[in-house]
Amino acid sequence: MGEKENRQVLKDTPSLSALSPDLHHSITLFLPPAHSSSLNTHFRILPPRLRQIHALSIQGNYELRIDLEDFENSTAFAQYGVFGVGLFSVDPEDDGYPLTIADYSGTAGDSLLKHNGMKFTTKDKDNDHSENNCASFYHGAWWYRNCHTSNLNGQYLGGQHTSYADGIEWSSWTGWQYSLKFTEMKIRPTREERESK
Ligand SMILES: [Ca+2]
Repeated sequence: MGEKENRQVLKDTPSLSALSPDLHHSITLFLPPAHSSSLNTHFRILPPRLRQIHALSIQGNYELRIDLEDFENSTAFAQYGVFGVGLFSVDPEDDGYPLTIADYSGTAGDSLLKHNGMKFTTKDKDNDHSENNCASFYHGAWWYRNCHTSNLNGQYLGGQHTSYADGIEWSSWTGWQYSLKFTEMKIRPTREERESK
């Protein structure tokens, strides 16, 4: 796969953590070295970063890989051959940074395809299909529908919890009452594109 050598994992910036419960949950750029020189940031999936994820994802065809780990040190992943944010938006911010996602493979099960086409909802910007604000209700920020099958910006609740769906959930792997220890979202150009360069 050559993934290890292509992987660019850079230090996070603590100041970006304000809206996220801890530093274990992030989007990491996952690009060939040729792409990495002009891109020096470890992305997190927060509203200020959506603009940058959008700017990157419109440059070509990207795939997404999500790695997950529970508190028994079990790991699983979900990969999506198609990923983009605001791909068809004239004004992506005004449009709510809608998610384009397709083509699942992996071991964690799919917990994201139902979010395809959804806009990003935060506690102060309700773009979801619920009569409530899903971000407030589930203590996260995500491409909520009504409301979610995954909540990777949820609260860091440390494994099993009695509250419902408000932790760092990936429902197809650990249900709606298990807040994961570690998650990471990475994007990179699709293989066809890499090979043509
Ligand atoms: Ca709503």
